[in-house]
Amino acid sequence: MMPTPQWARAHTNIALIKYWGKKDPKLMLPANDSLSLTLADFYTDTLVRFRGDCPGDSLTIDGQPVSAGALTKAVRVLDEVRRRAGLTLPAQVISRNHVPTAAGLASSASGLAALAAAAAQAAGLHLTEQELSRIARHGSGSATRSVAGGFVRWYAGTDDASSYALPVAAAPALLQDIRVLAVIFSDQPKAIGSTAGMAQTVATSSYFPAWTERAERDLAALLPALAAGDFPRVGAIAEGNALAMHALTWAARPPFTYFLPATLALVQGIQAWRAAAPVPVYATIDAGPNVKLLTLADHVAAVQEWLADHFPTARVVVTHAGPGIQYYPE
Ligand code: 2P0
Repeated sequence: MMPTPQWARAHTNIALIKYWGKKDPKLMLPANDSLSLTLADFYTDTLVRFRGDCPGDSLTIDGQPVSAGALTKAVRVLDEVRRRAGLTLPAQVISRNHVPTAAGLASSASGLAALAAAAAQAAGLHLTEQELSRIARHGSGSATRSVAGGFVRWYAGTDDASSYALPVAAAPALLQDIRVLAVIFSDQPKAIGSTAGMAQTVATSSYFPAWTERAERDLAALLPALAAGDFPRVGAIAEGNALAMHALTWAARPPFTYFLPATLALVQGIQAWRAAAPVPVYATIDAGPNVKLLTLADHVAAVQEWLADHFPTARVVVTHAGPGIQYYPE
């Protein structure tokens, strides 16, 4: 069958139970299961054309050719699609990010998930989200979870076939009402990228075995809280898990942190506010200084007001739960 050009859209995600460390870097198997929320307002659209008249794979993002490192991740995904489809043609990939750098959210999750979906469809493979998530995983770990919508669990697995993502059941009211406020202190690229940061952590942090155990227990507690729609419990577990992940980096050698002073000030500020006022708001932090606050729709205005009072220079972007992969013809 002739390959047909295909657009796919995938959304970014925010992890409530973090992925931090690989047990098999070659197969991209994570040390622990993780669980995220797919986000509505930040996504990547990607077009894949397999064609014989190109010298090799090419990738542009927003019209610009990408770095060698970014192309390597994309080629790992394309190779996986070609292997499954029995194709040898190079691919032309055109990607458009709707993840403003100002939002402080990584676009690699949405980008590599959109690539996996567009490439598989263009190659004539019609795969389930579960199968697509395996392909996306070869590009970037967090992309595994961006294939599906809502709350999504990435099963660490023990081999290529068993490491994939599936949606997680949650109370419909929680899925509808949960809000994420991205609070941006810096849009500078981080000094230590996620891949290198987690490798250093796995190799040297004496807390690493405790982390995988913590993450397992947090995930086991989060599942019933999601099903019951118990937002304060969900938020408390997510905040604790994020801070446990960041404790790992201080115990690495050499020690490092993604926090800026403002990151810690915001975490402490909302912990104190939460204790004083009945506002359900919780913090989570990825591999960077920016904070994502979790709350419910009814409390967004109060949280925005509190942020304007306490962190007047931070930029704030509000979003909610988003869908899984969507396709568009060229
Ligand atoms: C996560 N992060 O669960 C965690 C929390 C950042 C902090 O997944 O090496 O870009 O390509 O698999 O997926 C960011 O790491 O790293 C990440 P690779 P990735 O969302």
